[in-house]
Amino acid sequence: MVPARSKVRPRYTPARMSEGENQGQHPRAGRCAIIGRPNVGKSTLLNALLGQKLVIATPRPGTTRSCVLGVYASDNPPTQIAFVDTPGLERPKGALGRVLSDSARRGLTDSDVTVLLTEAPKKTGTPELDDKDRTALQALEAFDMPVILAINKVDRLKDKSKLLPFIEAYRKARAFVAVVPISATRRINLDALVSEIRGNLPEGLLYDADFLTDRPERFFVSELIREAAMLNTRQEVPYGIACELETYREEPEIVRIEGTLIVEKASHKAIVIGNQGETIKRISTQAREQIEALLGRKVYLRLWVKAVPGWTRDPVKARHLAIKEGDA
Ligand SMILES: Nc1nc2c(ncn2[C@@H]2O[C@H](COP(=O)(O)OP(=O)(O)OP(=O)(O)O)[C@@H](O)[C@H]2O)c(=O)[nH]1
Ligand SMILES: [Mg+2]
Repeated sequence: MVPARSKVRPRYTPARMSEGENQGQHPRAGRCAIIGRPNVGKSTLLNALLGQKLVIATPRPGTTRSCVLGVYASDNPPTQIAFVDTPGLERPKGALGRVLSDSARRGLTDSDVTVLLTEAPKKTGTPELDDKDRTALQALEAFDMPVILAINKVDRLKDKSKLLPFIEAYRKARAFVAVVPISATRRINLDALVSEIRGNLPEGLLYDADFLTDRPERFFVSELIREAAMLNTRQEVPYGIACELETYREEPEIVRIEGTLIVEKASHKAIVIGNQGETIKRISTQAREQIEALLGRKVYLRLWVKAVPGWTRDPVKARHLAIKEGDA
């Protein structure tokens, strides 16, 4: 099923080509989930592939909370890939962990091919796969589909031969249709990754040329507010932040947005507000700038902070606050 149309549009225009260039290249299109342990760069990779910032990414693990579709399109060769960014997979901790893990597994459904993303090991020596690597691999066991192993962050590895034992450890655990070392931030080898994905997609095209995502604008707006709050807090505070929008009104001159940042302890509320409100002011300014860039419009943003004690440990509240509009 083709998802509903969002007002968020691609900023890129797939390069048009002459008839001759396309000879022998049938169009290919399909769905490709990006899965993996937390913080390996899944969301950064999606943005890099799309050539624009769609989803939020931070140095804090547990940033992505629900699956988001982002459609990559190219005319040369004709390709449409509906990428699905997913929450990081690890053995669930608490109710929020369970919600994230269930959401990531749902993201795998109906994929034609999956990219299992991991990151280049920082330490040298023969790396063993750890618990988180194995959790991500296990999630794939229930699905019979081609899997590409992409090893991200190779930019921070001086000696690339250090990757070989790491790749071997993965290969022992599962068969992959390809193994591609990449860097999402430096855009290393992304064309090779796209080409491997394309090779595993069925023929045909699925989407209109300007179709980018299945999520409404206000989903991305609340995510940008949460991103600014996560970037301005530390330790266990970012993991317990959620954002709810109360007002989203498009006026002729301005988009008026009011929202609440939810934290899981009263002490976290004081941290998010900061001394004389300086942290919440910084969060608001950063979020407003990002939202204005997304919408291409002037934005008025007002934020409140509320503590909902223990929400990440309560299954009903965790589901309600983590899973957003448009989720299954
Ligand atoms: N050095 C380096 N850092 C990267 C690269 N790709 C991503 N990062 C960084 O890794 C961190 C995590 O990136 P995310 O894209 O949020 O990771 P994620 O896998 O989506 O994380 P979760 O949503 O928490 O599962 C950020 O600080 C990124 O800037 C890369 O190619 N090289
Ligand atoms: Mg992410």
